[in-house]
Amino acid sequence: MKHDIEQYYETVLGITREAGKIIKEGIARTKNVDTKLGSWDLVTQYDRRVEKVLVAEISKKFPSHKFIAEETNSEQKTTPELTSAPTWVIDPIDGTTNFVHGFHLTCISIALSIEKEVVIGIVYNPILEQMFTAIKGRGAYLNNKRIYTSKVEELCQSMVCLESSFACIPSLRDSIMKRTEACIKVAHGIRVLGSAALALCYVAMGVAEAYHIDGLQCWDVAAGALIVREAGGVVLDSTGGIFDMMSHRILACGTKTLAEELVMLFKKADASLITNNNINHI
Ligand code: 2AM
Ligand code: CA
Ligand code: CA
Ligand code: CA
Repeated sequence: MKHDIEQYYETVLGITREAGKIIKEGIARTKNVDTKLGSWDLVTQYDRRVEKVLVAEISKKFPSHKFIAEETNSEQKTTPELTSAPTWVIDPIDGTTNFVHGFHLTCISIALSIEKEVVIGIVYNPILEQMFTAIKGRGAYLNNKRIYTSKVEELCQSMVCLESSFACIPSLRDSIMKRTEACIKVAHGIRVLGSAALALCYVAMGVAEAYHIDGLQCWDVAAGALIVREAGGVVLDSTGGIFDMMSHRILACGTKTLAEELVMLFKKADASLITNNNINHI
């Protein structure tokens, strides 16, 4: 089947902009906050509403398209499965914790996968009115202006975006702490923005050199990863292999050289963990 990517893009761009109004209106209001996996894993009525609107509006225009969307998935407690069908991968509010606190780094992240390949990425922060977009093979944009990744090749000249939320999960905690410590010792600085999608876009626009966290879901990274690549950057599995958005591991960098340095650094950090654990068990 021939797909009109341009039409999909223009239509969903409009739907995303409209849905962004819900976030803009809601950010300063009182929210009903529920927790999911733990006290750090939040969801509000706005997350559910934005997702409902996005899915309903896109379904109206493209009835045969499928969806993988965070809140529906959480409710159904299913493991998301990507098929070859045209599938919109949706995070209705990325940066829910920021949104709950009224902190302005929050966005809608939406991507279209066809034949298991992401061909459209849209990340929209309605508070700052920043629309990041990419169509595969046609470059990355912020508010219709081309963006490019940083050309920095060394960690000692880099700003690295990481996450802290998964440090609440015991199986991930020690590795996150070690990898973060290793970055702090070498990089210009680290930043924890609270939105994976926006952090990826900041790598795409060259104001940060790298982004990394293990444990994310496909809706956190599908759009942002395409935007980074289309801006000239590199997206890898954090072990150095090929990136798979269903695998929960991501390293995005402005340059390949920096990505290689970070892969080595993470390997060393994890190895030191194993050594320490062994010592602790003697
Ligand atoms: P979310 O806001 O859509 O939940 C920082 O917390 C980043 O990690 C955000 O992009 C956040 O997405 C993502 N994240 C994914 N799973 C999370 C979880 N279980 N708890 C907190 N943040 C999570
Ligand atoms: Ca969430
Ligand atoms: Ca998210
Ligand atoms: Ca979310």
